[in-house]
This record gives sequence, C-alpha cells and structure tokens, in this order.
Amino acid sequence: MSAHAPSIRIGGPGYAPLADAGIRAFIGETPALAAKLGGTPAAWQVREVGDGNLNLVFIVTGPAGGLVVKQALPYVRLVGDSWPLPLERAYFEHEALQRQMRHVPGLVPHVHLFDAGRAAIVMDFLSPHIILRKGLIAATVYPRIADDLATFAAETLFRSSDLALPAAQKHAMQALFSHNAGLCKITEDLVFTDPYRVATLNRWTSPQLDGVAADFRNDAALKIAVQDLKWKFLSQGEALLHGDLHTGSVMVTQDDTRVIDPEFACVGPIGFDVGAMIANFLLSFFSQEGHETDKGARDAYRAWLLETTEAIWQKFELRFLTLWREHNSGDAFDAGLFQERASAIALENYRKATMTRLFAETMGFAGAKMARRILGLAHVEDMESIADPDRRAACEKKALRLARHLMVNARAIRDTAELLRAAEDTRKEAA
Ligand code: SR1
Ligand code: MG
Repeated sequence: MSAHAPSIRIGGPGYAPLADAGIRAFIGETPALAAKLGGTPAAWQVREVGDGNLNLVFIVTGPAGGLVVKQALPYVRLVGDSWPLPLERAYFEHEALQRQMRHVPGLVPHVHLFDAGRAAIVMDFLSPHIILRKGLIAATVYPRIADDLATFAAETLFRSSDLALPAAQKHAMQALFSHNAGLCKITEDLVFTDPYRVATLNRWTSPQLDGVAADFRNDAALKIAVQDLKWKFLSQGEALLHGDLHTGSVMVTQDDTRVIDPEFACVGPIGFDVGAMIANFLLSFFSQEGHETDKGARDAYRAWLLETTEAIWQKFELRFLTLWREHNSGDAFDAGLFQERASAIALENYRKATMTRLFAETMGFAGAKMARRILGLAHVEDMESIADPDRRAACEKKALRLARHLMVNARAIRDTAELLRAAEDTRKEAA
C-alpha cells in the first residue's frame, strides 16, 4: 500500500475522452474482457449512459454479457470545461473500491480493470439493477436495503478506522487519500459553504424559495452549525469514507444491493457517510407529496421510508458496536487495557457514548446534505422530477426546515424516534 500520491501517471498525453470506437478498441485489447462480452468488437453494443455530474459511463454488451466502463473527464460534466477536475479521482475511486471489496464483496461491483492512461475503470454491468433513487421515486419497496446499507457503512467505516487498523496502516491510507483533495474541495464548498452565501453556481426553485435561501444566508446559528460540521469534515479523520453515499450511488434489485461511485473517497468523520444515506431517504420522504396522485396515496410508502431511515441507523449502530467488541485489532482502545471488570464496564460505557456522539454528528451531516441538494448546485431527481414548481417548492421548504433543525439541534435529537417524529411533524406543517 503506497503512502504517496499515485505513483503511476493518471491520464497523460494519450488521454482522450472515449467514444464508441475507443471503447471497442479498449475492451478488445484485453482478451479476458472481450471474452466476457463474446462475439467481435464490431458486433458489441456501446451506449453512453452517464447521467451523473462528473464522468462518462458506457454500457458495453455482447452475446455473452456486459461491462461498464467509467471514465473520468478532466472537467465537471455538469458545468463544462470551465471547471477543471483532476483525472486522479479515477485512481482513488479504484483504490476505494478495492478496499471496500475486501470488507463487503457482495455489496460493491466487481472491478475487472483500472486503466491509468485512460483514467477508466471497467466493472461488471449490473443488470437488472436500477439506481436506488429512481426506485424510491417510483415508490418501490426494497426489503434488504436498510440491512445492506447499514452493513456497508459499518464494515467499511469500522475496518478503516483506528479501532481496526494498526496506526502505520491508517497513516498510510490517510496520506494516500489526502491526494484526493480536489474532490474533497468540491464537498467542502458545495455542501458546507455555498448554500450559506451568494455563490454563482447556487440554484433553487425561484421565486418560491428566494426568501428561505436568504434566511439561510442570514441565519447566524445555522452558519455556526454548518461550519462546525465543515471543521469536523476537514479535521476528524476517523475512517475512509465513501464520500458521496447518496441514493444515486446505490444500484438495486429486490434482492441485491451494490454501492458504486466512491470517487469522493477521503478520510473523514464517520457520521458523514451515515448522514448522507439518512439525508437522501429523508429527501425522498419529503418529495413523495410531489409525486402522489391523490393526497395520502403514498402514506404507506412514506412510512416505509421512515422505517428504513430508522433501521439504517439502528442496524449500523449494532453492527459497528459488534465489530468494536469482537474485532478491535487497531491501535485505539488496546484490548489489553480493559481486561478487568471495572475497565471492561467503563469501555462498554464509552462505546455507547461514542455511538451517541456519532448519532449527533450523523444528524448534523444529514441536515447539511439535505440543504445542499435544494439550495446548492447539485440537486436530486426526487425533487427535480416534480414538474409543478409550487408543488416542488412546498416539498423543498419542508425538507429545508428539517435540515436546519438537524444541523442546529443535532445534539438535542436523542434517538431515531425523535428524528422520525421531527420528520413527520415537519411534513404535516403548512409549507
Ligand atoms: C460538481 S459535482 C456535484 C456533486 O456531484 C457529486 O455527486 C457530488 O455529490 C458532488 O458534490
Ligand atoms: Mg457519483
């Protein structure tokens, strides 16, 4: 494991964005990949399907199967080449996927190849999976989702923390991922800063939300709360984060879940990833009023979304605590110090207090991740697909009200029951 910036060159003079012919040549030059598709390169079907904010994504299919090629562009796709972006993110995404694969092999896509020169990753084509966010918009219930997401978070976060890793390995990991700073800077600006100031790239449903956006910019308590979260994001290097764990980064069927897209991976606070998941389920919850055909038509689905939000935290907490009790192989909380009864009890109390701290931080990060999707640059389809701007704004206003509460009163929300009550009460208020 390298402790340095990527020792191989990512991109370089040969780099060019891929298109149809380039994809056929790329896959065709690796016999093992070509065999997965079967037939000849000329007969393969190549479709560019990227609908994310940053990259090119190709689905390539042949008579024997399919592959996905994800290639980094040297700029932010959502904005254009006026906003350059390091190709090295493909390297960090591949590194993060490899590490996640060790801990949760059944919850990430299988990676076949990383091509440094092309800044491209070749992965399994997940089929018939769809993006979880699209499933939630269609009001589809996924029975495994809370369990799978909680497992993903607990395993990847615990096992990359000082509770599991020897300090030398943790330092090396932190040093390596510190070079993904360009992507971290996007999070620092778009999540924690821009929604709270006048910024060129901000956008919201206007004029309906103009007043709320101004209130956010002038809310001293809120700005302190969000900057406190930013400080934690910058300084609290607890574990290797996925870094962008929203419902668009998860592919699902009824009985399979795969977490994709960890290009924002960095070492940071555990609550950031868990908060991102909760934020996106809550955004879905508030968006349902904009999708239901008759008032109340999606009551049962809303209830499932809240149950799932609660279960994600509860299952995460249980699994993280179990890992800590049974696999505390890192340099933090050396098991040898806690052998006798009084120390063992003190340690168990400390573990529970830590989960209380992580819950409060999760609430705060969830609030920040909700607000940025309504007032910042990058929005979510859950809200954007509500065509009537008045209806959309009504959903967004309520989501923003809860987001503020989660940030400002994070420590006062003691458990998931209080979170759910706050979400339900906020939804029932007038917009
Ligand atoms: C300019 S990139 C905007 C957002 O897209 C990604 O999904 C991240 O969430 C990032 O903040
Ligand atoms: Mg992404």
